[in-house]
Amino acid sequence: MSEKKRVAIIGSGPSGMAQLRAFESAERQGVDIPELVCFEKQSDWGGQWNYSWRTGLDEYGEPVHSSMYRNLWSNGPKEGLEFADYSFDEHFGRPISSYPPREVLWDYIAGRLKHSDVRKYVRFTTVVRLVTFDESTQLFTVTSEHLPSGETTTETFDHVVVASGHFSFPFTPEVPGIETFTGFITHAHDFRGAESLADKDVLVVGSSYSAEDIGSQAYKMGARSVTASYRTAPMGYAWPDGFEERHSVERFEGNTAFFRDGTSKHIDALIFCTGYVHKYPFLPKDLAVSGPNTLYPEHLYRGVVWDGNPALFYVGAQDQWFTFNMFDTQAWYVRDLILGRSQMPDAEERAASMAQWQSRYAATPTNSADQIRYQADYVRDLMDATDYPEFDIDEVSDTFIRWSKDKRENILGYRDICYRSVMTGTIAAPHHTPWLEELDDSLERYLSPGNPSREPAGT
Ligand code: FAD
Ligand code: NA7
Repeated sequence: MSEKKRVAIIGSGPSGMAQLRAFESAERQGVDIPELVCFEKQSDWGGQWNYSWRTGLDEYGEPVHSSMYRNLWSNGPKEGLEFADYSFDEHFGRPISSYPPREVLWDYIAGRLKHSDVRKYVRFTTVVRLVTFDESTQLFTVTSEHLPSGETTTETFDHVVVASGHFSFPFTPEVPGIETFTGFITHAHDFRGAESLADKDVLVVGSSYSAEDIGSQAYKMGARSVTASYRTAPMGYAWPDGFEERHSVERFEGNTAFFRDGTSKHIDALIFCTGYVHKYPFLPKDLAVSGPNTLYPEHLYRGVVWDGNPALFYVGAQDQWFTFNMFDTQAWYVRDLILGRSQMPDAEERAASMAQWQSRYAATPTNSADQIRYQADYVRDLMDATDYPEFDIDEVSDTFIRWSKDKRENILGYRDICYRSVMTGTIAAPHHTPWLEELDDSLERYLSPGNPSREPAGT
């Protein structure tokens, strides 16, 4: 390489960290890697997993990124997201349970990079304000702001990798009469804990992960009642007494919610679990992913190359069954395209590939097993294209499919079940306290001996 290429990575959440890891892995093989600059607006890495008590704007007036809450535990088995090059066993030195709390997963993600020096590439508390592309130089110009000092910097890059996540800008629908509601209202993005919902009548609007989990948290913390209102279809779990699902909330009159089925109910606390929008305020429209939260966003060849400008990449832009190991395969592939180890197909070939994956997606039944297998095939495609350590993706799919089934059987108990690691063969150890009884979500408590006599559930 005569003059080193320069690569900007926007965000150091799990996707940006995967990109750093991918380059580090090539460097360890003796490859001359480009100059990397990773911009991160928070003061630490980990993205969503880097919890903030703040909501709305942070201390610099920036929108708070993380949507996670104190009581959050993994909502899928850790055996589905395990890195192929860094196992849970390696990090914790012993088997742990299948559904760790947020802080434990944050520790794991950060642990993989602890013994590397990639942190030196990250400019923390530095937000990317604007990215433009100059056709004549074929370079991106990135303008960033160091938040504590307010200093702005403008520099050029050959490539930009967008790893800024897409679960941070909440979508909140209008509901007639909501302005007369005097109770507590928030969106899942700003929800930080369910303790204050004790003895309250709680309404969660939505029927996906956030509604399911925030509703369950409210129940766990002693809500008087939990109602989940769905737009398309109910979640359909065997909810305990005091937890019910009703069709769309159509209007409010004061603190009474009126539902499509003609029923009404008093509500004290309302949490919109109505999802997020793709928003990239630093990108011009012609470079920005938009549209619904889907397993195959439009205009992204192999889910990562921006078709309108193949020097621009996205990692982690799709809806996610697979997470950390999918981000890895994406990052490895993006790295190889940047290094020239993989050939960038021409526009025609990219279009044909996108059309094929899109039409297959359109034909995929909406049940979880088929959706999981679709994403597994997507991950396999990238894994086959790179030297990312191979793992048995079909077994991971089976774990996810079992997880969906286990949730159907016991929505408030599924987190006590143990699965087998595809990477190491280790069977997870049961957590010392059932999820429903555990009120301390800290890493310290999680790793403490607790009550080690519990027998494994499941396996
Ligand atoms: P993020 O984690 O969102 O990280 C993006 C990073 O980009 C952040 O650090 C942010 O500060 C930074 N950034 C954004 N804009 C800028 C900018 N302009 N300039 C500089 N930096 C910027 N996944 C699971 O596997 N298991 C779970 O249990 C699970 N639970 C979840 C619960 C919630 C409430 C949410 C919202 C998501 C959950 N996820 C879960 C999915 C989660 O999205 C992924 O695990 C993962 O965090 C995505 O990583 P990412 O790096 O793509 O995005
Ligand atoms: P999702 O998975 O995008 O789900 C959004 C939910 O919101 C879904 O049930 C939607 O219903 C519902 N929705 C959207 N718009 C409306 C309106 N207008 N009225 C009623 N309901 C609506 O977001 P989540 O927050 O659950 O999950 C995102 C990530 O965070 C995920 O990775 C988790 O791990 C945590 P629909 O089914 O479309 O009718």
